Amino acid sequence: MLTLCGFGASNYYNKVKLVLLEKAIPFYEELKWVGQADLQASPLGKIPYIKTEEGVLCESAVMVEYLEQKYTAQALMPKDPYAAAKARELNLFLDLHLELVARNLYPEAFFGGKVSDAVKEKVSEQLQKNIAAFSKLVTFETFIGGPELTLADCSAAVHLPLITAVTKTIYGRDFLADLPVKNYMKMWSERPSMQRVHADRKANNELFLARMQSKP
Ligand SMILES: N[C@@H](CCC(=O)N[C@@H](CS)C(=O)NCC(=O)O)C(=O)O
Repeated sequence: MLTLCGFGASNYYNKVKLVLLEKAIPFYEELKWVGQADLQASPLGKIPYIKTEEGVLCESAVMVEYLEQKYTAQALMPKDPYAAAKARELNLFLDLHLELVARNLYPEAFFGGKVSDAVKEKVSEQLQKNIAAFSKLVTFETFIGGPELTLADCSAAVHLPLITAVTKTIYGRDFLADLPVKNYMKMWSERPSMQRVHADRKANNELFLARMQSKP
């Protein structure tokens, strides 16, 4: 059986977990904090990674594509190559142009650190530009790219709330306010996959905070 390694407060961990749950793939979870990753599996030490019967895999985008190809029931990618490419396009925007940019603000938004004004200014510019571009690619009817749930939704569901939280905290304004993210997340909150991810994240967050406080 597959093992998902990482921790439930991580958005990338939860992206893969949503895919596993939506596709009804049985899996174990192994708690690994940052700094505890098996470097054979994840040479950059990043969370998550998975252990499969065939070997280990890191990078969430790669893991979810593997799961989609290996477990064909409950498809999360369109069969049509162009439609599948459009879903991948959204996935890439979410990981690379939104989350990775907003990540520069996490030290101050979530971890009690400080981010310089120069970084805040640069990130604000980049995020506004990237969100405007992203807005041209999404439909939110019913899902992020159209009527079918795809892998891109499993990224959107974990990344968009973070972008909202971080921009509200750092800039006092939700940079995603013009998009129907609230309704979209309400739709997600009714899915059993998200209900499990949400409950597990809450429990893991407490451990995460306790761990942070116990560190000097
Ligand atoms: N591109 C990676 C990003 C994963 C990532 O950044 N994970 C964070 C936890 S949410 C992490 O491991 N950070 C520690 C580090 O980058 O050293 C993926 O998609 O899996």
